[in-house]
Amino acid sequence: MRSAVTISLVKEAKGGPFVFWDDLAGGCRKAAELGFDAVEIFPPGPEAISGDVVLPLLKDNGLRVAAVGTGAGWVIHRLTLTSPDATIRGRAKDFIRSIIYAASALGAPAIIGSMQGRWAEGVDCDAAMHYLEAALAELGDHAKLHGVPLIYEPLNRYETNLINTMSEGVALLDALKTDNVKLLADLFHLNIEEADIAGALRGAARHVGHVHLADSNRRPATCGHTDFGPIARALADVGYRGYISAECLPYPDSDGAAATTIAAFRKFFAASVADGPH
Ligand code: LER
Ligand code: MN
Repeated sequence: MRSAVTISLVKEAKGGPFVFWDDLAGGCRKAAELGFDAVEIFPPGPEAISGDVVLPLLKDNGLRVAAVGTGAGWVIHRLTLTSPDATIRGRAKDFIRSIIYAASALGAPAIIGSMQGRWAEGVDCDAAMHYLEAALAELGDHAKLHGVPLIYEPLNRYETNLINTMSEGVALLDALKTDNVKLLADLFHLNIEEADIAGALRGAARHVGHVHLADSNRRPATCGHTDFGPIARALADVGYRGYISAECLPYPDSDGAAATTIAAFRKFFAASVADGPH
């Protein structure tokens, strides 16, 4: 498993669960100093992650890009894949395609989290699920053309009413016409929705392609009451080889959150090995 830390470049997302803010070069330098393998970037749009800007930073700091978030499409432009308005759904897909394209040039997948939206007045549950499935299938195949997976993130009930758990995510992915969409297991959302986080990860193992690391209160890992031992063991047992990416509040500040996170990563995840029958 490899470590990553988030850098948000979206000023409208202030207060959100990102470790470093506003300064891509500074965030990369600090990530490298602490020994992270990669950064996960939350950009306002594709131009903020152009190869001209990002590739030299990766080279200078010995980093990779773990993933790129698409949430600015919602936070800045109020676009979702399940809007009742076909024009907005179309613009949401365009925005995500533009991020897939820019991220793929960095060797990274795009994440669909808040861009999934929710069902509400004007779009019932069945219609919203249909829009979501169709969009994920289309965008998943689009990502495949660019040689990267597409990462889909179940969110807790306060952020979406579509897919909240790992098992619901598995059912959704199994129903898609593409095999190029992977699940994001965000340990903060799982803490709210799952009865057994480690069990949920074992059950979804073949689909899990990315992990967001945060504690129960969305502070850095070890600043809440989540028990990371069984979670790390489950991921090791199922042979998870992807990123453990810190998407958590900058508590007590960005530098402190990053330092606490890398220590937790080393304690629980870096050394985790399968230790017996599954
Ligand atoms: C995005 O990765 C996420 O987890 C959302 O909760 C952001 O608000
Ligand atoms: Mn997340």
